[in-house]
Amino acid sequence: MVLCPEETLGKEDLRSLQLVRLKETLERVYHLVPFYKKSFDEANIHPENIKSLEDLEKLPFTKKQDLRDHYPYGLFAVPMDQIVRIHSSSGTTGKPTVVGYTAHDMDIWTEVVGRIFRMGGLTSRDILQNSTGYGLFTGGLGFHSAAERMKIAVIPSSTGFTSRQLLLLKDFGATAITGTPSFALHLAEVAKAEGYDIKKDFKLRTGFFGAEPASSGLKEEISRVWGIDYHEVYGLSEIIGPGVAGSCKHSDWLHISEDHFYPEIIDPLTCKTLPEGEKGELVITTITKHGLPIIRYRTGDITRLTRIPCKCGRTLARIESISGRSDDMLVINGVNVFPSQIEHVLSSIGGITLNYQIIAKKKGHLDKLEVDVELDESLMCDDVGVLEKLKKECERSLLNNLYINVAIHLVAPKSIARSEGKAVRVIDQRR
Ligand code: DLL
Repeated sequence: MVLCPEETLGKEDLRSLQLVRLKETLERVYHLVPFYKKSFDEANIHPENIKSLEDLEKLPFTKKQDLRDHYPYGLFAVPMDQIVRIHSSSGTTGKPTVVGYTAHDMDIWTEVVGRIFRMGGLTSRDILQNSTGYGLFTGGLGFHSAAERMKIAVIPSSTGFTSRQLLLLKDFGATAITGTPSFALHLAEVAKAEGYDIKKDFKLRTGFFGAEPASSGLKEEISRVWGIDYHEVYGLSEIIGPGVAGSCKHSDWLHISEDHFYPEIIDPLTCKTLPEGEKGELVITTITKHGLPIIRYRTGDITRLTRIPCKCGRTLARIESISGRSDDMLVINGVNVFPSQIEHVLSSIGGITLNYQIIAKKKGHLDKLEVDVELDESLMCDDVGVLEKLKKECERSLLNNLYINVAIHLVAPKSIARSEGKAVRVIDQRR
C-alpha cells in the first residue's frame, strides 16, 4: 500500500504535474530570490521560456557554493516569519550551509519520509528507534517528524552511546530502526560482545539506513545479522534532508519522489544531460518547496536513473545506490567533510604547516579519520608536553568546527611525500 496517489501516477499524468509545479517554482524563485533573477537574466532565459520539462536543461545550475555565498538566508524565498525550522551543515571555510522550511515544506518532508516508512510496512503499531543524529543535521529530526506524523511511536535515541542504544532496543521493544549503515553493524557487533542474543532479545523487523554509501554486501550483512529488511534512504539537506529517495521491498534501487524533486543525470565534466540509464551526477530541482526552492542543484552524487516499472507498483523513477562523488567530499560516519574544511581549520593553528595528509580508515565497522600534519621547523622540539598540547588543540578545533573526531599525528617537517602534480591530500583506505 503506497502512502500517496502521486507514487503510482501514469507517466503522462506525472509529467504534467511536474511541469505545472516546475513552472510555478520558476515564477516563484525568479520574483522572490534575487540570486535566481540575476542568474536567469544572465543566461537570458526566463520562466515563460520553460515550456517543457526538457527545457529545464537551459537553466543554470545551483551549487553548494551559491548557498555559502548567500549565507545564511540569502536564497530563502519567503520572509523569516514563515520559516518554522532551520538546519545546517558545516561549511568549507567556516560558513555553514543553512536550509529553512516553511510549514508547507515540513508537510512535504514528513510525506516523503513517510513514503519510505510505508515501503518498510510501518504503521502506528510500530515503535521506531531513531538512532540517527539529532541537532542541526537533518537526519534525526527529519525521521522524527515523519514518524510522529504517521503516528509511529518514536524513540529519539540519536546516534552513539552504543550500550544504552542496545538497552533501549531490548527494553522498549523497537520494531524498526534508523541509522547509518556503519552504525548498524557496529551496534550488532557490540550486541554480540555484550552477550545479547540478537534474534531473541530484540523485536526489530525492519531498518532504514542512509546518509553514507553502503555496498550491497554491507546491506546484506546488516540484514542478516539483525534479521531485518534493509531499506536504503537517500537525501541531502539542500533538497530537504532524508527522504529524497528510498528503496522498497522489491529492488535495491531507490524510488525518488520526483513529484517533489525533479531529477536529471548529467556528465559532471561536460555538464550535458545524459540519457536514461547512463551513470553521471544527480542534479535535482525542487518543484514544490517554498522556503528554499532550489533549481538544478548539483548534488555531487554519482548514480543512474531508470523508469523501468518496479514490481511494487510505484511509477516513480528509481536511482541506483550512490556509487561515488564528483568532488572530493568524504562522508565520515554520515558526516560530510571536504578536505578544504580540514585545511581551513588547520590554517588557524600555529606551530604546524599546511603539508598534511588525510587518511580515512575503518575501525571495526565505523569510519575513522586521521590527519598527518607536518610540524613547522621553528617548532621542532622534543618536549612531549608541548607536542601533546598542540595535537589536542588541532583535534579540539576540528571537532568544534566540523563535528568530527579526527586523530592528529604530528610528523617531522618534510616527511610527507611531495607529489609533482596535484598533492595527494586524501588516502581513502575504506574500500
Ligand atoms: O545525509 C541526509 C540523510 C540523513 C540521508 C539520513 C539519509 C539518512 P547531508 O548531511 O546534507 O544530508 O548529506 C548529504 O550525504 O549528498 C550524499 O553524498 C550522502 N548520502 C546521503 N544519503 C546517502 C545514501 C543527509 N543513501 C550527502 N548513500 C549526499 C550514499 C548518501 N550517500
